[in-house]
Amino acid sequence: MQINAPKKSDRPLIIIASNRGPFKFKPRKSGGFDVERGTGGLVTALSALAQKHDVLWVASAIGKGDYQWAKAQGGQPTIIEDITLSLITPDKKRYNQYYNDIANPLLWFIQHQLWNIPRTPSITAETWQAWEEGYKVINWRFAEAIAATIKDVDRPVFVFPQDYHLYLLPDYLRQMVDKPVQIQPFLHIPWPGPDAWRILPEAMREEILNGLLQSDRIGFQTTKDAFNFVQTCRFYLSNAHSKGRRNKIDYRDRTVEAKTYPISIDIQKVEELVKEPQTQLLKSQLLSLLADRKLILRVDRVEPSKNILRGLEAFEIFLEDHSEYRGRVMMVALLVPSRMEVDEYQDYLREIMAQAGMINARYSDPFWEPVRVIVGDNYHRALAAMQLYDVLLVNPLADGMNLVAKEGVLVNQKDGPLILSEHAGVFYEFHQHALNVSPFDVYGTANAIFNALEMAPAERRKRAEGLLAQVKEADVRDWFATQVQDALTSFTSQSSRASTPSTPSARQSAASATSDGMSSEKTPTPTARSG
Ligand code: ADQ
Repeated sequence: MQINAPKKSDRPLIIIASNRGPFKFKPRKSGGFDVERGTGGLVTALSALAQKHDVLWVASAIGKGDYQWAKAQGGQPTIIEDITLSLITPDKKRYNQYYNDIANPLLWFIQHQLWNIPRTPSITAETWQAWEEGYKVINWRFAEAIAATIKDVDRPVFVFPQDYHLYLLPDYLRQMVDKPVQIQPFLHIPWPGPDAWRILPEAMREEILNGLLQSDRIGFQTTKDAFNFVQTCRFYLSNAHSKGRRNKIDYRDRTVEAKTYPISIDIQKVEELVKEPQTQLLKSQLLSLLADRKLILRVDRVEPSKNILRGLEAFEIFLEDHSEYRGRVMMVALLVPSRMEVDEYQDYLREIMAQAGMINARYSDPFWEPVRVIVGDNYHRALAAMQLYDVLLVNPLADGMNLVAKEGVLVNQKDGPLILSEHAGVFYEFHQHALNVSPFDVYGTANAIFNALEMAPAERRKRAEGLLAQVKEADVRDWFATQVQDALTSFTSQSSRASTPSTPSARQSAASATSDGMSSEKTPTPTARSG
């Protein structure tokens, strides 16, 4: 293993597994590759962590450049900047089945409960095929890549699979590796209660739950998600027991903890970006657009779960009910296009533009346009606008956390109140200081807009300070460091218990599971389940 660390050590080797990796590769005409570093919270958290730990990141090649880079490395983990990276290179058809047939349209929708039940979803022969040949195979490939890497490693290994793409990975990895690896997935999106999971056929549901329950501990954004997971396991798995606990499941020979690690932002990075000239320039452009009007801001991916249409509807009700505010406020929606290859997402953007157009047609005057929708991915502009808002609207139907709320609170310079959906994960940290709404209640949201604009300066200040204190309490480094610490504590106590050896369970050895290297495309045959 080409990792910047010894194979034998007391220091843990930390393995992150995620669908998307921290870098994007583009081949240069002159040879070699341009490396673009991702900007997401996880990448940043890890960059900080990589300075303290030995980190291997296993991800899937996504674009053509990634495949070429992986080939150029001969499939071997390679150090890029401070992270050792290993890319699996799945067959495109299988990747498409895993990502575009199962992970996004099925699992993500179940977990956000965004169904139009009389019509969708239909689980067809193609879905079953995608499950068997796509989702299971790609999870198996991830497990193989990790197993091959840690085969000769004689040190503690902690594996952190990320999100709904890799639910089967813990089980597959346990089948391949017969050493005490700590496996600790983290789920970025909500985990709904048992009812939502009835949409999945029993076999898929059980494989997912069984897959996750081969972990040592599962990380969730909120205690509600963790509790829902415990309930789902109890409801659907006859041999899963919580014994009255809300955060632990006994399943077969292990006790699995469902623990809350609310994700946060990289405070230092955001504060640096705010100071950059590009952000300052965009801020002055926005100031001239606004003139002396109040800014009601939203910043989202174009995503039905973000509830952008109801946000516009609420703004329209507000304008209708409070004519005194016409000409004095502006709603700016900064929207990043997302999954534009999917028809429903294209339609959603079209509906947003049409609804904004209708509001403008109805209320604008020669000097005032009530709504401005700006479509594009510009983080500097988002941070510029967040400094200026008088009201921030975060009204998702379902959201694991919602980092926009945390970023806004950190950088806003106007003590702007936050209107917050009770279905965003961040609600559990912010509800004492936010104006809380049901995302379905457009009338209540319109009133919240009015109340936010009318709020006395002292109360605005008090709420803004309360929110800021919450954000400053923990940044994204703490989020990851706590997970590593928990893995370390479990590892240490398991190692001391293991001084009395027990009979190892019948598992395939790493050698047999990976005998055909990292290029197998076979359908995995997980061990038989007792149900
Ligand atoms: P997302 O839903 O993508 O992912 P979210 O928390 O909404 O994550 O954060 C999106 C990020 O993109 C923020 O940093 C935001 O500033 C940025 N962004 C959004 N719109 C933008 C725009 N128009 N221009 C520029 N930047 C923009 C998932 C879950 C979330 C969870 C995160 C992290 O769905 O609930 O918070 O992971 O765990």
